[in-house]
This record gives sequence, structure tokens and C-alpha cells, in this order.
Amino acid sequence: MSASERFLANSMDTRMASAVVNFVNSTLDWVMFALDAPSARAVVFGVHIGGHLFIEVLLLVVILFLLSQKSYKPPKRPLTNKEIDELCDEWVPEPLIPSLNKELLYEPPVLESAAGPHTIIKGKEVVNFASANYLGFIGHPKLLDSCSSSLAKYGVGSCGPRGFYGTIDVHLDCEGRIAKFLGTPDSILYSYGLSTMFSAIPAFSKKGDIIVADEGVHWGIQNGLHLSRSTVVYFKHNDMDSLRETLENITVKYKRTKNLRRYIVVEAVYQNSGQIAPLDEIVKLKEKYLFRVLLDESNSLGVLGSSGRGLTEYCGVPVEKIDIITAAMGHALATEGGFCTGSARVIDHQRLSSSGYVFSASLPPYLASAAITAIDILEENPNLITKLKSNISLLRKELSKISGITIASNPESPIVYLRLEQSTGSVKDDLRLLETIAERVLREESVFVVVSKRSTLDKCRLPVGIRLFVSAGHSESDVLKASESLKRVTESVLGGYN
Ligand SMILES: *[C@@H]1O[C@H](CO)[C@@H](O)[C@H](O)[C@H]1NC(C)=O
Ligand SMILES: CC(=O)N[C@H]1CO[C@H](CO)[C@@H](O)[C@@H]1O
Repeated sequence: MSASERFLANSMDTRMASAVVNFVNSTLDWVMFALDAPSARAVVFGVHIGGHLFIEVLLLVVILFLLSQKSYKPPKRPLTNKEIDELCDEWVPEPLIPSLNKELLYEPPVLESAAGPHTIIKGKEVVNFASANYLGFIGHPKLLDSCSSSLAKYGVGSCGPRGFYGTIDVHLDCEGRIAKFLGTPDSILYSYGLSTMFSAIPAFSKKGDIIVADEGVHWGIQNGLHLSRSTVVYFKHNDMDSLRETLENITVKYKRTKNLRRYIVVEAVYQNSGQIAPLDEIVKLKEKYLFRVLLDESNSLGVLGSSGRGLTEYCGVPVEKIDIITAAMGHALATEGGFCTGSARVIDHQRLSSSGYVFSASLPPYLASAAITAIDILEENPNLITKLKSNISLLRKELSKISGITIASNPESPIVYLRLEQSTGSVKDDLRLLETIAERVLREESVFVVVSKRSTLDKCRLPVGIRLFVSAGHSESDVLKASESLKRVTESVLGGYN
């Protein structure tokens, strides 16, 4: 008898046990007779079943039968130590991680040089459309200069949070520089781009408050919504009718609720689609329904608007109409960390109430110096934005000639988003096709592009695609090479599907 069989026997009172044993024995006798093959493998209902397995199945049926009986009583005799040991030996814990599949074993390409417009992968120079280096600032001599002198003066880390002796003069300079550039009263620095969003949202929106968010927001925002424990209602991606209807419904539903804070959360350029939010309409709606707006400018700062001030400048919306603006500095500014900007009250509140700000070591000072210099360079060279724009339109013009894929992003988005013209009907298969394209473009054509691979954490359900991050640092021949390579490979890969 195995330990589980013994456990079963112990679990019953003796009379019941003998009844069960009799039942099992007679059933087994019958089965053996019927099969006419005492211990060999047999076919029952067309399925191969070994004798042992069959007995286990019978035992399971018996256990289920017993459990369903009201007369079932817990074991009367305590288990012996030996039985406990045996039960422990048989027990298998739930695995710590799910079993590995091919997707989890995926290893992204490793860059062996700076992530500039050209980079080196496996010893080979490739054209890089995978880095959000929109203004081509990676490796910019002025940025390097400001970093090295800052390093010489302050060292690398700050070894303390801002509120506990981790505030260094360059942090204040950087916050002032950002506010001056964007025309806001004040701003606050975060050490890590993503933590800006998932700290700022819960700093304002609390349990019981209402957030209306676009269903396409990136993971950093999703996490902020989750951490805020507010009631979150999603509207259709970049769809203003859906937003209006959602605001209307919420206004009706919560008409009598007092002390309720209400927010609309949107991205300027959506990382998951390359769409641009129509901010002027959003502002009209927020004023009509009395909501506050939280806008993430991570992929629009330095890109949209004639001087790169982002979506407010692009849409001609006065910046003070937006209650809270966040942005990561790891994209156009080519440094790291993030900031939130807005009214002095909004900023001050975060200095004591925003988890990412209060509890993490402050931004390494040389990154703050780099951000100041990056904004200086941007302000002195608005032509970078024009170059980026013309590179985006050239790329789009060339890519539009490829059959089997469509361009899903806004014509001014620096993230050019390619989707399959015809989905296979399954996200997994779509991803596989797109990944094959990206792998072959890298291997055969030395062009580095990425697929919007989503982690299981990411709740965004927008269709997957290939993302190309355009840079003002790309030359015309880089753009042409990328589009020609994509055309060749895409048409070869999709050839069998269309
Ligand atoms: C708004 O409410 C109406 C009526 O209950 C419902 O039919 C509609 O689907 C709701 N719209 C949204 C976007 O929630
Ligand atoms: C088509 C086009 O205008 N491409 C521009 C892309 O950016 C580079 C670098 O700034 C320019 O030299 C190209 O002319």
C-alpha cells in the first residue's frame, strides 16, 4: 500500500473501509475477468490503461464517493510519524515559476556599443531602430562633457533620498530648468523613469477616487492605476466618443457622492500604438465634466511641437490646463530618471507623499547635469525636431509600399508602428510572424527593429506590432535601408499567408 492508500484507509471507519475494500476487490475481479489479462496492459474504451493506473482511478472514484457522503468522518486515529513522513515525501510543492516555454527562453539581442543610430550586435554593425533616441543625443559631445565634469565634481551616486541629505544643487537646477523650458511653475525629479508614473498617480488618486484611463496606456501607468486602489474605468483607445460617454456615465452614477476626486489619464504619444492623444478635445471634456488630467509626455517631449515642448505645444493647449504632466528622461533627453511638472502645490505634495521620490536614492547627479544640457541643446537646435519629422515622413512613405503590413501610428509619431494587415486571429501567431520578420531583418539585413513583445504583467490588449523608433540621428540612407530590408523580409515571410 502506498501512503495515500493508507491515508485513505485511515480516513474511514473500519466498517466502511471493509465495505470499500470489498467493493474494490469485487470490481477488480470483474475487471480482470472482463479483460482476461490479469496484469498486462489492457484496452478499456479504446484507451491503453495499465493495471496499476486503473486501480488508482478506482481509488479516486472511491475517495470522491466518500467525500460526497454526509457520513464521512475525519480520521479517528492520529497518523504515525512514519505515515506523516511518507505523506511529506509524496508531497510536491506548486512550482515557483511556470514551466519554461519558448517565449520565456527568448534572449534579446545584446548591444556591444552605444545604442546610437548605428550599433554593434554580435560583432556586426547594424542600423538601430530599436532605441528611443529621438533626437540622436546618445554620445553627443556636449552631453558627455557635462556628465564628465559632473562626475568629477559629485562622483557617481548620491547615496541618499532627496529628503535625507540626497538633494544636490544640480537636482534643483534641473527641476528649475525643466519648469522653465515647459513654462510650468515647478517640477520634481524621480530617479527612475517608470517610477515617476507609478508614484505620481497614487500620490493623488486614492481609494474611492475615480480614474478614467485609455485602454492603451503603458505598463508604468497601469501599475500606477493598480497601486492607487482607485476605481479605474477604461475607455476605447484614443476614442473621444468613448471617453465622452464614459465621463457622462460616471457623472450620472456618482452625482450624489461627495469628496470624490476624478481623473483622466492619457499618454501624449502612446508607446503601445504610436497614436497621439487629441489633447484639445480631452481638455474640453475635462472642463465640461470637471475631471483633472494626468498626461504622460514620455514619448512626446523633445518631439512634438515646434520647439519640442510636447503635446500641449503641439495642440496649442496652455500648459496650465493640464493638472499633472509626467515624462521619462530616458528617451529624447537620452539620460535616465523622470520628472513631474505642474503647479507648485502639485509638486510640493509629492515631496512628502510620493513613494518613488521619498524612498529612493536621488537621481545620480551626473544624470541631472545631462538632462540640463540635453534641454539646452534642444532649445538651441529646434532644427533637430524638423530633421526627426522629415525622417519620420520618409520612413512612412517607404514603408507604405510594403504589402501585408499597415502603418498604425500617427503620421507625426516618432514611434512608427507596423501591424499585420490581416491578423492570423491569434496574438501568439501574430507575434511569431512579427518576430520572424524582426529576427530575419537583423540577421540578414543588419537592421535592428523590435516587436512589441508584452510581458504577462502588461494588461494592454491592443494588437501587437513592430515598433520602429525614428531618430534625428538617422541618415537618409539608414531610413531607406530599413524600409527596403523590411520590405524584402516581410514579403518573403508573409508570402505564404496572403
Ligand atoms: C453608458 O451607459 C449606457 C446606459 O447604461 C450604456 O449603454 C453604455 O454602454 C455606457 N457607456 C460606457 C462607455 O460605459
Ligand atoms: C529625408 C530627410 O530629411 N532625412 C533627414 C533625416 O535626418 C538626417 C540627420 O539629421 C538628415 O540629414 C536627413 O536629411
